[in-house]
Amino acid sequence: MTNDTQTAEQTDGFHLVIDALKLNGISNIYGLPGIPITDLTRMLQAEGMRVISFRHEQNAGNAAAIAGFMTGKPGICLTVSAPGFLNGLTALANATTNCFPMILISGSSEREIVDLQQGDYEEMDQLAIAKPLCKAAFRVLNAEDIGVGIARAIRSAVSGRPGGVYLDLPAKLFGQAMDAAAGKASLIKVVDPAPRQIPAPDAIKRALDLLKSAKKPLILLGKGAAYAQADADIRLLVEKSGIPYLPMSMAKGLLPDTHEQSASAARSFVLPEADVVVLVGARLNWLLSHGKGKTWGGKGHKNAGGQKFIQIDISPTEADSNVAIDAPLVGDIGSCVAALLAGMGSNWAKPPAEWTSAVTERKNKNVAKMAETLAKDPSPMNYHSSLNVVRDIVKANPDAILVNEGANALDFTRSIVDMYKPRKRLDVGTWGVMGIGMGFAVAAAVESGQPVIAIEGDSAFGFSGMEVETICRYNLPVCIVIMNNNGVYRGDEVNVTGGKDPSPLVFVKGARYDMLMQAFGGVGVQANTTAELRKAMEEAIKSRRPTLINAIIDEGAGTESGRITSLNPTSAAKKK
Ligand code: OXT
Ligand code: ADP
Ligand code: MG
Repeated sequence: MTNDTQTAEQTDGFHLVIDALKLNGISNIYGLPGIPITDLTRMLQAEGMRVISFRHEQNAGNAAAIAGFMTGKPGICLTVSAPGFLNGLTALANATTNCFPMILISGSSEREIVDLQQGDYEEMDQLAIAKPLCKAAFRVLNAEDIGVGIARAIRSAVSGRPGGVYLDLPAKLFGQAMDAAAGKASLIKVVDPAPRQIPAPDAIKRALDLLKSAKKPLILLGKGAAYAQADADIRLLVEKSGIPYLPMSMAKGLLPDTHEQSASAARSFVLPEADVVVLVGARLNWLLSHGKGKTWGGKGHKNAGGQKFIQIDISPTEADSNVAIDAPLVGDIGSCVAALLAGMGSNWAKPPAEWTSAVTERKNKNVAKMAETLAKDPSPMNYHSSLNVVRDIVKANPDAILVNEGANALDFTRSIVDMYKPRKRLDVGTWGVMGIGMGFAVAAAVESGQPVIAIEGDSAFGFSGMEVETICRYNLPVCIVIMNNNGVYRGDEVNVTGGKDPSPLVFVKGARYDMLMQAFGGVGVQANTTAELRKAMEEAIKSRRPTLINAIIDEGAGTESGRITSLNPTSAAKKK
């Protein structure tokens, strides 16, 4: 092993990393250059890979994570050492939390100096810091181990429950030379990186027996179901069983939201009423009120705590995490759903009509109420009137990908904008994290080639807004709509002390986010009316030019924390 100049028969760490990634079908890298990976980014590009270079690593990390969700292959984020690594870490932790496969590859400083804490350039024990925040973490010290390191990272990210993986590549590794033939032989093409996990026949029987006994069954589709890419069988399960289904946010579109069995518009009715709930790639976490309490009936409700659960999940320890799971079904969703379908046979009895018609009745009532609100066109615009436009645009462009973050801007979009195809809605996920917007939008455009519509709260946009330059630089078909209500949740809050500082929740009034896009050569439009918004969105989709629409929303239209106001701790002082 030497650092000698490369000869014809030699290769080096740089090229082995590139060759190992290419061998495993990875073609897009999301990152930000600098010591010690600057040359790596150049060489990756020279070797035919697409390198998307961001303005902040958190956004590159979010891009990699959502690329992983969309494709089922690990998304790669490449960063420099210590601060760049730390900037990428939030995205890595978020990917792990959301079960998105990604690999954060960070260059790092010299081990000998870091371990003796002698003050190297960007010194940090990155491996130790990453470990608790991801599914697996590896460091490669020798060029001949690069193949193994990358294979382990890929397998860890996508097998079983997907998640984030950290791969530490110290600066010295890149320049290490070795015999080219031996180098090639050391690389591993990962065979069957996400093996199917077939459910046990007795578990299938238990689940079907329980389902057969149900009078008010409900299917709950989560983002695991979207990730599994078993779209046709999931649809068949819903339709063959005749059971009403409720999609979690990122499972919207797995079946079109307009499907007659969708119970989205009757959510608060079906959760407490259901007697057997089939969870398909959805955890009973806070988003489902942990499977208990008022959302599920609670004290006093005739069905209080009466639900029985069938849970399909690849992670065996997910069952019983919040409430008892009566029929756990451990395996990959594709295999589990296929086995359920086979077990249901050809004459499966549909649920009692009293149940399905009660759901439909409740749903129709809510849909009609919503239609009334959507028909109004107030000035200034509110969430409903502006999102009614977005709803039409998405309906006309069902292949477009919708990215969504904010509080009111998130919650209203989720319930107003119907999705028609799987994996088209990408949002704040399990953590409700702000800052995913532009990273997700970039990756969505790069991975799919389809137009992207990003519906952003003005606060949410601020977390990743500088990436509009990236969107312009790569000329991506992204249309950003800022729901500009001048603040976090609302723009009308005042400093109660009467002091000169503004309330912590408000921004500069009348901010021209559209001009930010213009600064980089994109299209920036201010929309005061629904007609202006519609025209600007239609033009953006048609032209595929980077566009930012500053939609002016009534600054008093939102509520604190959107639909999750109840999660705010209330101070004793405020209560008095
Ligand atoms: O059944 P009922 O009657 O209840 O009605 C329901 C449905 O039946 C009905 N519905 C329909 N009706 C008719 N037709 C149709 N098609 C239909 N579909 C549904 O509508 C209602 C609601 O349905 P839904 O949504 O399904 O049901 P519900 O009860 O809301 O579901 C519960 C939940 C929990 C599943 C759901 O609410 C949910 O998914 N919530 C996610 C919430 C979330 O994640 N929020 C984001 C975090 S908020 C906060 O943390 C923010 N911060 C702090 C911060 C964060 N997050 N991150 C970081 C890094 N730093 C700080 C900040 C700073 S948000 C935020 C910025 C906010 O300001 P912005 O300017 O960005 O945004 P604005 O608020 O717009 O100003
Ligand atoms: P949501 O937020 O939409 O409710 P969650 O992120 O809570 O969804 O749940 C996703 C679940 O899906 C996780 O428990 C994860 O283990 C599971 N999962 C992910 N991919 C698969 C798969 N291919 N097969 C089975 N389960 C999966
Ligand atoms: Mg706002």
